[in-house]
Amino acid sequence: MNLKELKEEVKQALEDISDPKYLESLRIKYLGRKGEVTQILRSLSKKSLAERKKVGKEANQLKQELNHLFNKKLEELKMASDQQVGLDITQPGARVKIGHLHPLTQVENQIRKIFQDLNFSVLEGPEVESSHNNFDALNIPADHPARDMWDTFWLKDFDNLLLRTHTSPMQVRYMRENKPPFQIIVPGRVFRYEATDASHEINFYQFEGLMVGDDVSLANFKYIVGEFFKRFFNKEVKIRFRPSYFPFTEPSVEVDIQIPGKKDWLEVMGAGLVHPNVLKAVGYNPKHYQGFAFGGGVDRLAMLKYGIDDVRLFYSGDVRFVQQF
Ligand code: YSA
Repeated sequence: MNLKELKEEVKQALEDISDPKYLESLRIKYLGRKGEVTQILRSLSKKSLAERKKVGKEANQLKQELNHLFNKKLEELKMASDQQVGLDITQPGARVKIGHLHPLTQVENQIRKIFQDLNFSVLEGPEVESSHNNFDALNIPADHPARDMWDTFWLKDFDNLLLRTHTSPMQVRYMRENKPPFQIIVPGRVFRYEATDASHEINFYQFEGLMVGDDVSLANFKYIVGEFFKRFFNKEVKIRFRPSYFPFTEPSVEVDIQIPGKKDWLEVMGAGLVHPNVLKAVGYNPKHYQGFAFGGGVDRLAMLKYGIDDVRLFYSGDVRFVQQF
């Protein structure tokens, strides 16, 4: 092969190259110690003086030219790869992160499902309530000391409007519009003007239950609540009623549960038979109808279920926390 042909061959090879690794091996092939151009220059010693002069000059020129071409190509390849930084289309795609439901929503959904399976209807009510529905119609008149049980956020500039302190006002709203028999639950957000600690937030979630009919008793409640906790924790849970006081129930109880393997009893909801004054306030005849009502804390159940020791974590907005559920 003469020098001209060699030059054409190298030019062609350079044109086809896109990877700097191959560029280097090509350089070695032609310009390396045993490369083709180097061989030609070495072989000159065996040639005549006239030939040596002629071919030697041309071969040295070619060597310089090729060096230049290789350097130029290397620059081009570098520039092309810089432009592509971060755009390697052969990489597998980055996984798209999708969110999931907040643990409190998950627990609330589970509560809804269990009660629906027990033939309860699920309803929601407004977070801004009248003091009538939140207190008066629930047998808690304005001067009644029991109002202290619910520290209240009142709405500025609106007489008698407040952020509901419990889901119980939905008992009043529902009973005013519907006739027994029925059974409902009302999950929802409630607000209290309280100091926060590991088990108290200023806003949290409750679920209210109400079942009214001709002869609904605490025995019915005992069955429903037992079924609920068994299904919620997926195991047999011990339940105990402790005498208590709520203005809107008579008798009133606190419901405590004991989870298998745990020693402590935990208070999880308030309940009782609907007070005759509440039935009267919504236009029912207490001699014809009776029922039970209860109110539980969604947050507290979620804490028990997942072993969380501070209710404030639910509202911290810390994704490291919520991602665990
Ligand atoms: C009682 C009788 C009925 O016939 C119907 C409902 C009730 C419950 C009543 N309305 C009530 O609000 N009772 S309560 O003040 O004791 O709250 C009920 C549940 O809400 C508690 O058992 C607890 O689980 C939760 N809770 C109360 N204050 C809380 C809280 N959870 C988080 N933070 C707070 N600050």
